[in-house]
Amino acid sequence: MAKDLRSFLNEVVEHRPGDVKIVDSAVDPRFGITAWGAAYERRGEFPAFLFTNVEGGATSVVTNLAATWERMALALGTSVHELQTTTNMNEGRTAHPPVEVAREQAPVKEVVWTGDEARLDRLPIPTHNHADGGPYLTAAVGIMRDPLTEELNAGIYRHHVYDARSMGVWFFGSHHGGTIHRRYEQKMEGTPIGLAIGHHPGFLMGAVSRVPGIGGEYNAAGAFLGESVEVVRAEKLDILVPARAEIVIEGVIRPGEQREEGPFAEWPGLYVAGGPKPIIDVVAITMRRDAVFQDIQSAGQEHRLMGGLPRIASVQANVSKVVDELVGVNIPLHTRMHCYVSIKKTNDGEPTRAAFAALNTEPENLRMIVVVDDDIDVHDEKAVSWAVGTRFDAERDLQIIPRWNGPAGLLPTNWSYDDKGARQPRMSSACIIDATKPAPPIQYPDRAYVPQAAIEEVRPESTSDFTPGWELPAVR
Ligand SMILES: Cc1cc2nc3c(=O)[nH]c(=O)nc-3n(C[C@H](O)[C@H](O)[C@H](O)COP(=O)(O)O)c2cc1C
Ligand SMILES: [Mn+2]
Repeated sequence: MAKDLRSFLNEVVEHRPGDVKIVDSAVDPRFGITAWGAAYERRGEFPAFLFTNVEGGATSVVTNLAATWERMALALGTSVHELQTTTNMNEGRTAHPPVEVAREQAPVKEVVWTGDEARLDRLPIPTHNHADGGPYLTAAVGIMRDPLTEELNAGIYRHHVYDARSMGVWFFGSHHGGTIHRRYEQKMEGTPIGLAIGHHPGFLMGAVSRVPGIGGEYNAAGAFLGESVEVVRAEKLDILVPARAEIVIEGVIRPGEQREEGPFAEWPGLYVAGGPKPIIDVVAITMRRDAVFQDIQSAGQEHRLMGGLPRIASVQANVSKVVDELVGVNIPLHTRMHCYVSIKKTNDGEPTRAAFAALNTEPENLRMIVVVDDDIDVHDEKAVSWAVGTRFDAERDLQIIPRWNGPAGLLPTNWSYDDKGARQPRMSSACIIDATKPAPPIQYPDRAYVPQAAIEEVRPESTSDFTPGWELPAVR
């Protein structure tokens, strides 16, 4: 059975019972869906939710499906440890080019809405955070054909739903989506775009991979899935869309026109990147007869994990080229702006070189690199903080790199404010915190521990509880 959203749901239920919560009470798509994610997030829990009764929507909704390392490891057929430490997420995986199937073999063609029927207000599209300008598609993989090379390209882009028939799209600076759109615009033509909603997390990871050159994401998805993605002709556009998606929305970007988009809370947890954006007119919607609309909890852990994971892999690849022994990399999911790198240090220049390699991997968003020794687990916040407390001296070990971030990123530190409160774009700085011990042969103070063999002698079951009236033993 080919992999898709529902094959993954079944896999989660089999391997991680309790990880998918069904909510069958009536839920308002305006804040009701993110409310469940936020309520559990406060308790430090990140189950996936399947909503079967979202008000006004024709389909059920799944959210938070890719919100944990454990489910992502399951999706990619690996362990959490391997997912966090492998230097290349695609390593050892063979390429599987997409295969085209007939529409009879494409579940996404079971229901077809065209003309006046193709209305976005029939779908349960969530509004996520308090000041969002409206409902947003957050898990739609946008597929476009580059008019120059004819390659099919894919990426996740945010879509502000304006009304039943139109929505916005945001292509960030250097992304191929924007390049392709500009090429159609230059000819004053509409840009065809298919939005695939609801698929296996491996498919989504393929779509957000930084594949060099335009296109290649279907192959990257095939590599993550370990099998070819089945694709099918769109109804109204000359593109191929995933046959096993839950829903596909087909649209055309209006040439030469823009509309104010946003506000929308991005992954830093902030309202950034609003402004005039291209407009998509919907031309068709197709789906499975029991389709599930997939949502990503925007500005939540799911959003940061999906964006952070491919970057962790890229930082690993780049840092391992400049140090003798890279031990671990973490971009902590609660910020996604910092990066912890642990190395087995052999000379005192390595931490700086490691930090620059990490910064250069993602100069737009990473702006603080903490380098630690190999005895520090980069996934343990307390351990990293302990290393900064005991091995870092600000005067010697802090390096500030001025004019590092361009104003194009998503960080508000890339703005300054004049005395009237007006925003001006500016360059912001980055810093390196070297929390490593001096390199050998220097003898740095030893970290204390109780010997493991002694700890193993402890038998908690042999204790009894202290009770009132208990007599202290006499001196022997
Ligand atoms: C949940 C999520 C939301 C994203 N939203 C956007 C977005 O609104 N605009 C954008 O340009 N990139 C967004 N991205 C990043 C792109 O999908 C990603 O960088 C992709 O590789 C871009 O592909 P492209 O260069 O082929 O266009 C998002 C990524 C994730 C995981
Ligand atoms: Mn691309």
